[in-house]
Amino acid sequence: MLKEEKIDAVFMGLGYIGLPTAAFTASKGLRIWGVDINPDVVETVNRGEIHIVEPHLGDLVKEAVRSGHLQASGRPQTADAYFIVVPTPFKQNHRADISYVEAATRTVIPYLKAGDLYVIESTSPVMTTEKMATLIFKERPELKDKIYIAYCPERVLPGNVIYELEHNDRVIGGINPESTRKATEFYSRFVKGTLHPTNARTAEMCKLTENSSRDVQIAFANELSMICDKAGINVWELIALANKHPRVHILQPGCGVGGHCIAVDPWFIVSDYPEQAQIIKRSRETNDYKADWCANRVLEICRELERKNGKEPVVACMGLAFKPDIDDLRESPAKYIASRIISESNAEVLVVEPNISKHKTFQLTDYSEAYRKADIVAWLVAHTPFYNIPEDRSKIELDFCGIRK
Ligand code: SAJ
Repeated sequence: MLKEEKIDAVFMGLGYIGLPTAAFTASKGLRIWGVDINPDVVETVNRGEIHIVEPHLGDLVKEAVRSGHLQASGRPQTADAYFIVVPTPFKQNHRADISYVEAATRTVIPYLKAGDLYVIESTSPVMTTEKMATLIFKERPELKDKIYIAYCPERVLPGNVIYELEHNDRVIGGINPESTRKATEFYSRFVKGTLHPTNARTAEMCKLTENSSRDVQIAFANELSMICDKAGINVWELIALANKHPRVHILQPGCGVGGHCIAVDPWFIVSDYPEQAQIIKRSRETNDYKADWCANRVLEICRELERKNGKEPVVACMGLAFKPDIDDLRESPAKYIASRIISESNAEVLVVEPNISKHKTFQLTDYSEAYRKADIVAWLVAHTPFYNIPEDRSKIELDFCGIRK
């Protein structure tokens, strides 16, 4: 069993990124020790099962546990490398909450020995790696210049994690060149993409930049959608035509931006650099505003129809997830819009999410049934099955995600 053998790496955190990375590296022949504070997660993984939805992950974990390359536990083990892959949410004031990174780091400090590698993968504000290095050397001064410390942000897209873990390029920044080299050596054992060396601060900023760049570009598309609504122009056609220009690549508007990354990470730049980060802040606000704009449109139409017909309309909210074809509702604008319509209108609201079977707050309705019964159809998420619903022109459709484009 793994316990008796030398362990190559400990992964602190077995969530959406930690578990796939642990299982993937184990599938490449490394001996991996996965740590999670949630005993249910530890038990699930040790049974060879998974607690999150991600294509191909189930088979990978099953095989890694069966072959003895992956084992989960509530506490770390002595190993050659330690990876911090825990969440970094934000606090009320939009400042990054690095307490999980710090807690995971404190947990591994007693296990560190000369020659070990310590890497943070969690999205973190600039200078977090240096702060953790200071913490480690304060507790263990004898390890100064004897261990390697680096930052290497994860970049995988939920839904395509296993492929991207192997094939994406990675940016690796150490607190010194030796740390960068040591971390690069480790990643070269399982990454086929190019490994780009830099320093820790640049690597931290690179992750925040990638997600902020996408947020700003989506904000541009969302702003266009609101302008086009006023101007009586089909925004989908407009964007498709503008994108025929060889140097124009506009993204798609939607009902807002959700998920635990793009809707969160730009704030780590804004809160640290409020004077400089003007466009990044404005884009975040535009994308948040788009969800309110969508909810307000539905509520207005509800009131109009109620006045006209003298009875409450039936509204179908099509989709709850934060993006198409996933079951993840974290920071989802569609969920927010559905909640606002339920609490602020007299309408009968039918909520649809084909990727989940049960929800603790929303009573879910089958999508065909909801469409058939509704007076107003609000397309919130472009889930694949929605494209098969034939248009019934007697209904009022509000297409926020391009189903009818
Ligand atoms: N969205 C639009 N219009 C678009 C594209 C996306 O409105 O044209 C919306 C989606 O509906 C969703 C949100 O943006 O609500 C974010 O979705 P996404 O697919 O752009 O990204 P995530 O959050 O699933 O994953 C991102 C990825 N980052 C980039 O593409 C720069 C991924 O590579 C990161 O690893 C991940 O964040 C992360 O963990 O940081």
